[in-house]
Amino acid sequence: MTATRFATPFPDLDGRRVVVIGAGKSGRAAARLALDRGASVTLADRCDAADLAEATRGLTELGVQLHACGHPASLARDAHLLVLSPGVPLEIDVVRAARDLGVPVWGEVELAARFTRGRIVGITGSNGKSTVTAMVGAILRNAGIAGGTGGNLDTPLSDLLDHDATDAVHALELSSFQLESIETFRPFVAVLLNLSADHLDRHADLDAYAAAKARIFENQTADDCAVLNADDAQSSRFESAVRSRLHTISTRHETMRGGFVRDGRLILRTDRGEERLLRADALSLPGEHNLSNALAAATAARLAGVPLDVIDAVLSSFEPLPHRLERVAEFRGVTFYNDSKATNPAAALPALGAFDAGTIHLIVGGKDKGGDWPALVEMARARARGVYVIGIDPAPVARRFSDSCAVTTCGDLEDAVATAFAAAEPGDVVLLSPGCASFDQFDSFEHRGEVFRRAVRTQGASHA
Ligand code: UMA
Ligand code: ADP
Repeated sequence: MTATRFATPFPDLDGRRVVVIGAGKSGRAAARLALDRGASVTLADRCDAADLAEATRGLTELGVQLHACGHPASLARDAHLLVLSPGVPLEIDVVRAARDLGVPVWGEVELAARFTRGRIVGITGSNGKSTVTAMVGAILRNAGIAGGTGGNLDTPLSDLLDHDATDAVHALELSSFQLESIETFRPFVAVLLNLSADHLDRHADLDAYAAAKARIFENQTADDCAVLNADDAQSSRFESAVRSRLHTISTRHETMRGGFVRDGRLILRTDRGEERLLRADALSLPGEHNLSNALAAATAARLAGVPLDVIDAVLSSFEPLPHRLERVAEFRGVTFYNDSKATNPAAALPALGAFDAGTIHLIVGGKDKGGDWPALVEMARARARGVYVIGIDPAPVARRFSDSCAVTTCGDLEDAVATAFAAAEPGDVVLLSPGCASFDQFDSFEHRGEVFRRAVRTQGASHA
């Protein structure tokens, strides 16, 4: 078969054979999109048919062919287009076969973006993506701008197209997995929040991971805008790769163009000149990392044309997303915070900075993905009263802290909450900010956060 060529944007899928790999949220959304555009669609997944039946029933009823128990290289043979779910690595046989045959290989984001009429604010980074995406989405909504909020944050772009129009602006969280499989994807505002080691089980090393993230800028032109975090050395090094109008944010110093803080107030410096936003102490979310997130969201939203008063109103009332430094309850003067989404040490670091030194009882541990543990241990030494370690194998994480902190090995999260509460005094904080993935003991970070909330309620009831 000769190599397929597709128009950009709005490729003609009518009558084309599209193979989608992975029948999760993204794959199902991509299959629906391709089907709606007249393609004949095969949806392949490594799971068996019984496991896939319920989630894919609606699609198979519409004519999607389900290929269960794997995605062999032979699937590429008759395909005009191969679409990948983000969780599917690029090194598998069917991807190699497609490339050898000249069959285009697009990630779900690439596919959906080619059919998007509106503009996209793309947000990536190692930590803070969901928070900033939700902030930008809320600001756009409050400004009356049409569009959706999603991407790696819950709703794939393919499913946001119902809210699409030429004047729409979509707020899109982008993971390294999604950016790895783009080709023409071009956000008109691209934000890179920070970079620290994560997902090294999929990417060869930190450089490969960072390079995937930096692809967010790849197709931008001088008509577009980039937002980089000047306080983060790892992401600043991509300044030279930016061909669009560069804006930088900093919580520490003034920047030439972008967002910063002066005399306790957020300031934006764009091509419109200098503009004053709300005061930092009026932001609803605590911590320097959230100040940085707010600067990024405000800069991006302003570049999308949102009035300042709308940005102020949203940033002063924005509720934290669940499991991100979420206040759960207060009993006996002790406050409990759920930061279960802190799945790497760099994400747990700012939580420790958000509370008074000497008041924090930190619950850490789980499936250790590596990362900058020395920085977290040093922060815990300076600020935590106690460290409580959970996980199926808590000993290695406990050893990281044992020279610097008072460590209790708990294993069980319920046990850690009870032990920390017993040790805490009025005014103290019990903080779940594990620095590890949850999969050794829980289904997901959400499940871990829910178990924490339940354990907190149990403690509250027993001390009522
Ligand atoms: N599968 C295969 N072969 C493979 C790998 C997976 O067949 O080699 C199948 C699995 O059996 C499963 C399906 O693919 O049925 C899962 O696909 P997926 O892993 O891409 O997951 P989705 O349900 O499509 O969800 C994806 C994102 N998941 C990942 O990137 C791993 C979701 O991000 C995202 O919210 C969703 O699309 C909508 O855009 C989740 C995530 O953990 C929350 N992201 C990572 C993170 O935030 O750190 C990057
Ligand atoms: P992501 O979508 O990138 O995982 P989230 O907004 O869900 O980001 O936050 C994940 C974790 O990272 C939470 O524990 C949160 O407190 C922490 N976090 C949020 N913003 C930042 C930031 N700018 N720098 C470091 N950590 C952050």
